[in-house]
Amino acid sequence: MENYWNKEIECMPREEMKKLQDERLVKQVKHVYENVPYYKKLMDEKGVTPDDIKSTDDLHKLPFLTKADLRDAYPYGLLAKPLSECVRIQSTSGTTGRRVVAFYTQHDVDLWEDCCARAITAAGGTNEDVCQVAYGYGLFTGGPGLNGGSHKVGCLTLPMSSGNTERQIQFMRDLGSTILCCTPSYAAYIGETLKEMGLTPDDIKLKAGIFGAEPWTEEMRREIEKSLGIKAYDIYGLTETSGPGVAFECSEQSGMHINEDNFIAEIIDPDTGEVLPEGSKGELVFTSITKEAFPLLRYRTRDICVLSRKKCSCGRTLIKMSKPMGRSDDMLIIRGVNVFPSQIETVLIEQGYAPNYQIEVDRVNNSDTLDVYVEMNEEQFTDTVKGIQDKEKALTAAIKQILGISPKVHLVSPKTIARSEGKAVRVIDKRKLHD
Ligand code: DLL
Repeated sequence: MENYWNKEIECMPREEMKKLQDERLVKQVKHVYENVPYYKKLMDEKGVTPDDIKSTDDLHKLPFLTKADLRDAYPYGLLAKPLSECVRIQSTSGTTGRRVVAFYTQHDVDLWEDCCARAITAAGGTNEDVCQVAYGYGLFTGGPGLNGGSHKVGCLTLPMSSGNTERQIQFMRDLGSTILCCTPSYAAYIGETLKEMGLTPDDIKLKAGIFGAEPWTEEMRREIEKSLGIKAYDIYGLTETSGPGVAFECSEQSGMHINEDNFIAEIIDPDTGEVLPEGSKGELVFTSITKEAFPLLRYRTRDICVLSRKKCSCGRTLIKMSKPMGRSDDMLIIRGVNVFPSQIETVLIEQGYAPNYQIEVDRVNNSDTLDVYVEMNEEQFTDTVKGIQDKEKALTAAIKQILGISPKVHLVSPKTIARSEGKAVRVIDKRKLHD
C-alpha cells in the first residue's frame, strides 16, 4: 500500500499541475522583478519583462542564475522579502570565501518541511514511527529539513545530528528507531559499526532509511539495506532551493519524484544553455515558484541527470529525476562537504607553494578519504624531516580551516608531480560513484 502525504498534489493530473505551475510562475516572476534589483537587472539586460511570462512555456525566456550570481549578490542581494519577514538562514558547506546563504520566511520553512514530510511518508513513515535524524544540524540543511518533516508527519523525532556512532546505535536500540535519516556514507558506517559491536539487523527495529546529500550507487544501496535490514530511499535537494526534499524516492526506488508544485525542473545543455527534450541527459535547472524570501528563477544546479514522465507504479504523477550522474563543474562532495579544487589551490599558494599538486579522493570502508600531494621547491625540500612534517601539519590545518574537513597532506620532492601537456589533471576521484 502506497502512502502519500498530500495525495491531491502528488497524484495530480498532468494538465492540472501545469496550470498550477503556470499561475505560480507568473506570480513569482512579478514578485522577483519587483523586489530583487539584481534579477531585474538580468531580466532588463535580456529584454524580458514580467508581461512576457504568461505560462511555463515562456520559462526559457528568463535568464539563468548561477552560484557565481549568489556569491556576487552575497549576502542580501537576492532577498525578495524584507528582513523583518525572514526567520531563518541555512548555508552550504565548504565554498570559498563567500558562502551561499539562503533565506526563509515562516511560509518557506513550512513548505520545505512539507516536502520533507512527503519524503518520509513515501518511505512508509507515519506518526507511529521513531525517526532518527543523523544528518548534521546547524547551517547544513540536512538535519533541520528532515527534523521538520519528521515533526510534521508526527514521528517521534530523535535530533541526533551526525557523529558519535556508538551512541547512535544505543539510542536506536533503546528507543526503537524505525527510520534513519543521514548521508548514505554515514548509513554504511553505522551498518559496519553495528556489526563490529557484535549486533545484527535483528537487534534493531529500523525499517527504512532516507539517504541523500551526496552521490551513491545501487551497490551501496544494496549493501546498506543488507547491513541495517531496511529499505533505503534516496532524497535530493540543495541549499539554494531550500534543502532536502526537492525530490524524493517512492517504493519503486527508480528515480526521485520532484515536488513540481514548488519547483519547475528543466534539463539544459550545460555548454549552450539550450533546453533539452524530456529524456535527454543534461544539467538540471530549477525555478522555485512558491518560495518567498529566496525565490531563485532558473537556477543552474550543475547536477547532470535525466528527467522522466514514465508512469510510476506508486501512483504519483510528479516528474522523476534520475540519480545525479555527475556535475558540470568541478565540485567534489567529500564526506558530505562541497569542495572545489580551487579552494585547495588558493591555500597552497597562500602558504608559499607552487600550484603543482594533485588531489586524490577515494572511498575506504564507505568513508571518503582526501589526500593532497604537494610538490616542494628546491628550497623547501632541503629542510629537515621534522621541518617537512611541521610544514605538512601547517598545510593540513590551513586546508581544514577553509574546507571544514581534514585532508592528508603529502609533501613530495621537486618535479615529481607529472606535468601535463593539456589540461592539468588535478583531481583523481577513485570512488566510482557513477556508473
Ligand atoms: O546536500 C541538501 C540535502 C541534505 C539533500 C540532505 C539531501 C539530504 P547542499 O549541501 O547545498 O545541499 O548540496 C547540494 O549535493 O547539488 C548535489 O550535487 C548533491 N546532492 C544532494 N542530494 C543528492 C543525492 C544538500 N541524493 C548538492 N544524490 C547537490 C546525489 C546529491 N547528489
